[in-house]
Amino acid sequence: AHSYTKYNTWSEIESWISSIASSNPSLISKQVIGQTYEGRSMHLLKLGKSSGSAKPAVFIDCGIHAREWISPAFCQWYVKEALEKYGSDSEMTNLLNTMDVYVLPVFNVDGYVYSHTTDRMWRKTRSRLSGTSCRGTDPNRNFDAGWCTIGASSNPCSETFCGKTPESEIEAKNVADFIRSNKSTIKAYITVHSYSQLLLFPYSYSYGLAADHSELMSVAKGASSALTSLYGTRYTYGPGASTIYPAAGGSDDWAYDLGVKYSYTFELRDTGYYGFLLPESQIKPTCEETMLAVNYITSYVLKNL
Ligand code: 0X9
Ligand code: ZN
Ligand code: ZN
Repeated sequence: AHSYTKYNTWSEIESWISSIASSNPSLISKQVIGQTYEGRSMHLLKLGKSSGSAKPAVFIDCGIHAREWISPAFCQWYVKEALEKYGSDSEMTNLLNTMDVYVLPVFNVDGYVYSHTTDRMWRKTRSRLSGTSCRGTDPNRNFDAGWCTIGASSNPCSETFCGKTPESEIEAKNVADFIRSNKSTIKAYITVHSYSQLLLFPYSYSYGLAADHSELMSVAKGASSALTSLYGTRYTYGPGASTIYPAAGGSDDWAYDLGVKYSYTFELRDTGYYGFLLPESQIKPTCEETMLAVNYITSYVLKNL
């Protein structure tokens, strides 16, 4: 059965998506943005009070990398908290009255399933390529942002294989198509990974500073200190290239260059003791502290619309 404090399987998450959307029709709607390589549906939730006109929006995705199980757990937690807090907490109420929040609970569904059934440490998609028996592309090297120029590999057997072409992965194309189609309303892009306790922003494909560097840095600083305030968890923040490593083809850099100014990558707990195998007992504290950082960013965006 589904639980917010467990690592749910894809089938549990898929049932949860249906039931949460049908139980809260005035605050949530769902849509399918496309199918995965293996034919699974990519479900997207839209949270927000419907108003007559188009609302500015935030886009949050989880589970780009299959083995980072805390990430989809966070997206589920976010939806739960948004529903719980709407109407009682003024920050969440204002957010959902003024903006829409799109939540993609699992981006790399095929990889997520494979990490449950066959290989717990799987990272990539599950697509096939002729001429090799190695499967999968790194979806966070497959976006059209300095594609395959640095920190990515053209070897299909590599964990950071950039793919045959930008957006060769149907999952990356589906997300990119959705964001391009809603480019005029999407004001912030937040992508959730693990692990390392970092809050990153563009650029990762270059050491050059983003045009909005100072503002992105100050929002990251505020978000990190909000996160730390709950349990003392320390986060490092800064541009991807200099804070973690240079790596091209990421969704954050791509969204930023498309014009989504507030583009952030979270690397959740921990710093390596458990790594990707973060115990389920840490789901709740990790999600609670991360909520504070995400709420800080969305509140900042709302204030600066
Ligand atoms: O390498 C990645 O894709 C991310 N780290 S992870 O350990 N979750 O794989 C960091 C992504 C930072 N952003 C870009 N490289 N664009
Ligand atoms: Zn279960
Ligand atoms: Zn990742």
